[in-house]
Amino acid sequence: MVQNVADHLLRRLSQWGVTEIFGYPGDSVNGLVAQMAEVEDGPRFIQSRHEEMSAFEAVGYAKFGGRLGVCMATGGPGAVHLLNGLYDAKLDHVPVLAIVGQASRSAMGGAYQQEIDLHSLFKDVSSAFLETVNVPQQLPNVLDRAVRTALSERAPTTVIIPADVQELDYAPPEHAFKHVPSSAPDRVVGGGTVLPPESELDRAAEVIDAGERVAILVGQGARGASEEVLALADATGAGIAKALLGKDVLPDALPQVTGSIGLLGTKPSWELMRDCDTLVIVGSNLPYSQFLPPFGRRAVEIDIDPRYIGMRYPTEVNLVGDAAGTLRALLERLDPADELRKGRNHWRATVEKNVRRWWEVLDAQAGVAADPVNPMLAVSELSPRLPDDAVVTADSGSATNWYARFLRFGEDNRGSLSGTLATMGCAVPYAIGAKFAAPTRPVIALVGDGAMQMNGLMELLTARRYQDLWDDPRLVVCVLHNNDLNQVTWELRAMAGSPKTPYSQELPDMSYAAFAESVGLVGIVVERPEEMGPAWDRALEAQGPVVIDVHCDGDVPPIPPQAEWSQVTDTVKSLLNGDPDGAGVAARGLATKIQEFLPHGR
Ligand SMILES: Cc1ncc(C[n+]2csc(CCOP(=O)(O)OP(=O)(O)O)c2C)c(N)n1
Ligand SMILES: [Mg+2]
Repeated sequence: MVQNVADHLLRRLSQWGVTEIFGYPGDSVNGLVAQMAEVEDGPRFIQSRHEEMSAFEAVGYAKFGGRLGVCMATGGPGAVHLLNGLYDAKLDHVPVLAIVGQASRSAMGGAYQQEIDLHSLFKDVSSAFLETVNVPQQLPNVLDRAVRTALSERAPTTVIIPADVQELDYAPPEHAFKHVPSSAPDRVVGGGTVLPPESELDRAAEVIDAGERVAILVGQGARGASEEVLALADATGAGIAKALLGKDVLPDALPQVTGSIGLLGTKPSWELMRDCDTLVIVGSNLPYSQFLPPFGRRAVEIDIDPRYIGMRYPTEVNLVGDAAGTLRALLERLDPADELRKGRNHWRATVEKNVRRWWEVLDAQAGVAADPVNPMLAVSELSPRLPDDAVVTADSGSATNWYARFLRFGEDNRGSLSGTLATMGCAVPYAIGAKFAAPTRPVIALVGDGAMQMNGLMELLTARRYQDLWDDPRLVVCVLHNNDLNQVTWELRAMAGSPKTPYSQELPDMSYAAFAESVGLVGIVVERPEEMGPAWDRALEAQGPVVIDVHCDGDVPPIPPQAEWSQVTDTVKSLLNGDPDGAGVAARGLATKIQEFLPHGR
């Protein structure tokens, strides 16, 4: 039987190890969709409710599976819908391939039904690689390059295939003028040990050797190098702060790990950066330089990608290399002067003391009475119950704060969110992508009610449909139900100095638990603080997807780690003037902040 283009494409993707395509059908991908039924052991089609969800599912799959995520959409509206998810991949450096249909070649340029200029549409998001397959002989080269580029540059790439081309007989490229061959898929693209020049390693070792108060910042680029990061911290007496995307690089129980950094970060991370004399950045592109040490401290950075190095802090030495290999090479060279040892011990003890104290403050903050449930409690009650191998996703919103600060990861936990695009609506589709990437792990999504209304509710149907494919049945969606676009309400209050504007911030009320039940999932309502822990217990014992609908207090402020007492009291005073929730905010704001000043012996 003669293979057609669609058939060849699906088999080639299989050779690349692709087992799932997250997609939505439509006119211009009919050839591909129909062929999926014919290719035995080929990729299976995972249908979402919206192409943006398919793209997020591919991103979640790639983030948690450590491999290529593939999404598919019809040209025109389907292609437009993919964009936000693909931008999420671009900004967080995730390998995702989008396969998109287009009007048949005979209609192209004819202002045809659903015909839009896909090259213009994808030009920016898919700047790493974007190509249309016009004739069958082009296919292997275009597809393989799209995959290799996505994997090696950790970026979204796009292959456009006009509808009629999908159904043509496949013909391979020939050994001929104007034909371009391609070699067979090789699963290993990028990775491996990449080391900076010896001279730069020597210079970096000198900088670190001279430091008495060393701080390390890790990001997602440090994943797979946790042992080496810890060895560096032990060798130098350093504390370690984690960027949001690197939250799962090191467990939170370690005494020298100060937790998240940034506006959503912790106080010990803030203190670590403020007081260090030397900074080592490993695989992080944290954009908020104001949370790094004041300029003028000595600094070394390690990153695999020279395009993103030295751009957040005026670093003295930039080491382009993979994190684990470069750190090992660096560790061999370290030899600090003896007289530093005492200072380093003192520094380490200070870091550990700050960390211990901070966890006590967080416990006390989560215990502050709220009306009805303190959202911090939702996450702090999860920490002790978090299964060792759980994957956690968090949406953009106040959930991001509580995920960043209150969730305590162990050694094997994985977690992620839309770190750089910070888009709403990713947590549920990420969780679904995670279930396909790691079907044996329980997955938990922390989601605001706005994000749930935007995307999450409809994707519960996708979860219901596919739950039987997952070895571990647990998928828990925890909705922070505050009837408010709370994170932005706080931005308005804190940054714009404006009171809450109900017309833009309040959400239409509904029951998320009842919705879950109505589509055949388990729904649990939490209306009192003492119900929170048992709700997690029940959800984590369930045999299928569960929605926990937590009635949260929107007046609990996500106070940034560096906020001084006077700033908090000033904000509270100004809020009492004209904010509809001013009194509640004032009470909860002061009660939360005051926990930092109270003794909390444990
Ligand atoms: C697609 C998108 N639209 C708007 C925003 C701006 N934004 C960030 S957080 C947020 C509020 C989220 O509200 P909700 O999901 O209810 O979570 P909450 O903060 O209330 O816990 C908004 C509107 C965004 N990040 N992404
Ligand atoms: Mg909300």
